[in-house]
Amino acid sequence: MSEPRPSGPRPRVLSGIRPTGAGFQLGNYLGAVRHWAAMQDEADCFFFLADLHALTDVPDPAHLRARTRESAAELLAMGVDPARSTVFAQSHIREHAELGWILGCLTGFGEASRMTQFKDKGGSSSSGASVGLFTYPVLQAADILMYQAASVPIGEDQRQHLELTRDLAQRFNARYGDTFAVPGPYVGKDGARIKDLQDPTRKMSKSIGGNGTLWVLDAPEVLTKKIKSAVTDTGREVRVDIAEKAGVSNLLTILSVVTERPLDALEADFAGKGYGDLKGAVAEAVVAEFAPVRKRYAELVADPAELDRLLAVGAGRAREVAVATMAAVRERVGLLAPQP
Ligand code: AQP
Repeated sequence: MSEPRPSGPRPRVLSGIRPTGAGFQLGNYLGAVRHWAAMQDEADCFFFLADLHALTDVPDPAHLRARTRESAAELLAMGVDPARSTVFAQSHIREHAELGWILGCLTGFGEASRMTQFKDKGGSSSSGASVGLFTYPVLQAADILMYQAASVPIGEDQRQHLELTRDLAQRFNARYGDTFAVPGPYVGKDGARIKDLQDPTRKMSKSIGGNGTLWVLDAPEVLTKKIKSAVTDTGREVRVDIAEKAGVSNLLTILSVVTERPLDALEADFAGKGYGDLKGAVAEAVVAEFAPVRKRYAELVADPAELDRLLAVGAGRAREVAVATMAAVRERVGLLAPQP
């Protein structure tokens, strides 16, 4: 049997993002999508809109459908290039759910119970959380293993899920024969965690929204207003101090990542200056970063048929790999092949 392994010199990298909330926020961009855009020449990238994962939030159906298409436009506007990368909607590849089931049968209940993100999202056996939220990491393992990815760009919060993915790949390979590549983490340039501007002790998140969240598509004046009203502290010094100056540290982190200037150089720039100066500089940098994204998004979203076509092209490429993987998986676990 031929192995569904990637070919060509570029390592395969896979990552997904949930089309939840009102759009993508600054953290999604700086923590994920900007890196995706940068790695497209060095890696064979598969990027998907995790609409099946979005269902764990039980979103409004019309909103989810619209957000999935708009999310594709946002990814493209942020620099993901469907000519160089495979961009698709997770639900367009039915094999994800099928592999999720098969891997679920190899996952221990106790093992799944130890996933801290489930607990962080309020999940427990008595909380009314869904089975979908509980088995989310197993579906995530299926997403990754399906494409034989060599590495996966992940944040610190996802490290445990990648460990589960690696364990499941090794378990499957040991039981049924070598089938899956065992993926490693993709180590990006920085793993900056962007915090909410109104509560800088928690991460900026699509599901939180409000004045603490900077949407990629916010108008320049809205971005500026939110940044100018960011929570700081009663001191005056512009320096990084996560414990005492979480708000100022977050603003400095944003400025550092957007302008690609190290934090100590920024601290030197702001010596003798105040929080107003810092906020002004952050607003200017973020507005400049997002202005071309906003413009490109408006062009892309005006042509939904073209977005659907691009997602269909991406799904076509993804399906080729997924079908090959699942043919091997079905045969190895002992499912009787259907007759044509
Ligand atoms: N605040 C953040 N700082 C850095 N990176 C972040 N990411 C999200 N928030 C930050 C990264 O974005 C990618 C996609 O995330 P996702 O949408 O699949 O789920 P998430 O991590 O749960 O993102 P949100 O915005 O917080 O969504 P909701 O509110 O719907 O749960 C991931 O690579 C993540 O690390």
